[in-house]
Amino acid sequence: MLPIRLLGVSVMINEYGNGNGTVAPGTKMSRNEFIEFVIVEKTSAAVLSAMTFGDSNDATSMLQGVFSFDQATLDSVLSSASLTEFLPGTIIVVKGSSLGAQELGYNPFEDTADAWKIELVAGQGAKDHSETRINGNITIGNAGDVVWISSSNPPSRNTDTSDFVHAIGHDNNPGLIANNVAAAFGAENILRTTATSGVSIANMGGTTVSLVATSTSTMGTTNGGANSTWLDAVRAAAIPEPQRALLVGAGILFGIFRRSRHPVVTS
Ligand SMILES: [Ca+2]
Ligand SMILES: [Ca+2]
Repeated sequence: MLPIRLLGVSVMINEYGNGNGTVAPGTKMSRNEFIEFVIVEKTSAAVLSAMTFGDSNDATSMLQGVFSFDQATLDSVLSSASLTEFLPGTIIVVKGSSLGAQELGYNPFEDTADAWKIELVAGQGAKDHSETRINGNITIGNAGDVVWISSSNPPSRNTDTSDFVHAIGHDNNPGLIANNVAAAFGAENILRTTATSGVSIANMGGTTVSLVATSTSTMGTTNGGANSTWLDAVRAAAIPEPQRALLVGAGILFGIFRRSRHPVVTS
């Protein structure tokens, strides 16, 4: 397989969480499931909102739910951060309505855990696509599922994987969609397993995917191990050198200030 960068992939699926599949009214997504995307190349709100993403049926033989990002929401996130594009290393979560409110704070120039991620709630910052030729709910299946993102708006039919930008999935007995994903992105993109409620499928690798099924989900943060090492490096490279030096300098000054205000008392 070619490295993802050479394939021109701008967004990858980093993790998805399987819940109980109960869909909140008007949202077309399970209340307690999530999809975690990572931005691999600088990507604007317009480009992201021209893509579609979704899941497959449990048999991984047909596309099921089709969503798109709400451009106005993404524009407001970027505007608040004084940026025109999401930087490589950014995490975008799309989650069901029971997994907390939207989190739209985004500032990669801050040195905080949440600086690099936003969380969108189904039906708000990410919505069912208006086209109805593929018209299911996003619900992660125990037997199998494929979670995908496509440059088609939307795919032309429920077996169309031709414009997939990236996809990962799980299935002991892969159907057409899972087999097409394995052929396009590598067999490692389909984990041969079932997944009970509460299990997440997570990439523990980088651009070469290495999937695990885990009961420890990391919605909104890097997945640990090589995945964290990779995304930490991607983020460091995405921040221009002057800002990085300023960040380090500010951190040192802040540390001195804290120490002078709060001297350590020893007895
Ligand atoms: Ca599904
Ligand atoms: Ca994660």
